[in-house]
Amino acid sequence: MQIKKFTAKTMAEAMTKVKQELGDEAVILNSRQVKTGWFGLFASKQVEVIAALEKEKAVTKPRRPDSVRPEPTSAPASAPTPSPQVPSTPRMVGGTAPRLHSSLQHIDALLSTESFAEESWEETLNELYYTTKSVEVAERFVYEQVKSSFIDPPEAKRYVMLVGPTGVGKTTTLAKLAAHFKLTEGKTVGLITTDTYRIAAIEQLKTYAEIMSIPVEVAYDFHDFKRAKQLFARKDIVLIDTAGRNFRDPAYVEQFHEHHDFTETSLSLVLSLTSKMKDMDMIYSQFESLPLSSLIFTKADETSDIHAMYRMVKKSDLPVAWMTDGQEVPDDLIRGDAEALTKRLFEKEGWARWTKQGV
Ligand SMILES: Nc1nc2c(ncn2[C@@H]2O[C@H](COP(=O)(O)OP(=O)(O)OP(=O)(O)O)[C@@H](O)[C@H]2O)c(=O)[nH]1
Ligand SMILES: [Mg+2]
Repeated sequence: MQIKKFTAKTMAEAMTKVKQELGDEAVILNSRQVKTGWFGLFASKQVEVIAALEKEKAVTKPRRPDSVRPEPTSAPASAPTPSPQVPSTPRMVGGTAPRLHSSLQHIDALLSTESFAEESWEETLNELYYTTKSVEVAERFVYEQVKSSFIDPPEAKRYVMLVGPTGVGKTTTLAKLAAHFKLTEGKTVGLITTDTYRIAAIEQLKTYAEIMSIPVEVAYDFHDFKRAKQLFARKDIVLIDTAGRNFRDPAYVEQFHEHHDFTETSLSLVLSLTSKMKDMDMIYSQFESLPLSSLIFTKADETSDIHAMYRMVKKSDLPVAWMTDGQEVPDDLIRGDAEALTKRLFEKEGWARWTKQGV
């Protein structure tokens, strides 16, 4: 990635410069107002823009002499001194030590986690840091990268069906959704459960439904399922609870396809953030052949490490419809828009946690 700093009198002028030098594909990483002049004399406001371009797309190969180049071997004099409390968890690449400038150790620590193993942002981050001398700009870059991987979830379709392994929180989340659609969105809601393995599972859903005065139908077979759908023909939204084990059986899934049109269904895979990464991968592979439209992450409150969510989103290319962070129905439910999820990820992991502890 090629990164350059542009200064101009106005934003429009700066953008023209960016366009001329880097072309239409350039991405603006940061912009701010700066003052020039000495001690207020002849001071004028200028706009400073940091723009970047993927290397292979660069339109002007030889850099102008005034462009800022990284000095890989020596740190700039104005670079902030690293905190002594910075945890030393440098990622080892082929046995070598940290790849990021010492002021960016907290970012290095985050990137060292399994969820970010696929990313190779080091060169860009170092270049960005040498260009701007700003830790904040580097942090912003990571924030924006994460945010851009979250797609805002589409509107729920008429049928919302939750699938996923046992105990991840499907029924609890469905009850939260029922409350959300009824109370917040003012929709009419019906509930169908196809999880008939345990009496307790049916009772659990019925209890929630009763509290919220929402009708619930139990479907023991596809005939019941069809009947339940007919009963709810006038409802705005129909929420369907399932048993994880059914959806691992290809014959059952095939039968389900025969009896239900998935094009009018928001089918969400529910994953618990408390699961190990390997298990999450395995669960995903068991469900990925279904026409999934989104992911739902539960139990964000039970772990300090929610960035597994980032990796699963990258892996699946699916939006996150919802995230849940507690057992309270209907409160502990967060809509999965990109800004909310990214904020949450960084609040929780927080740069504070990764490094600036005690600074
Ligand atoms: N801490 C926490 N617990 C949750 C959350 N969501 C669900 N739970 C709890 O997880 C447990 C299992 O939830 P269920 O909703 O029964 O899970 P399920 O996927 O329907 O389980 P099965 O029907 O057995 O497959 C319950 O004790 C819930 O209260 C959450 O966001 N945070
Ligand atoms: Mg359940």
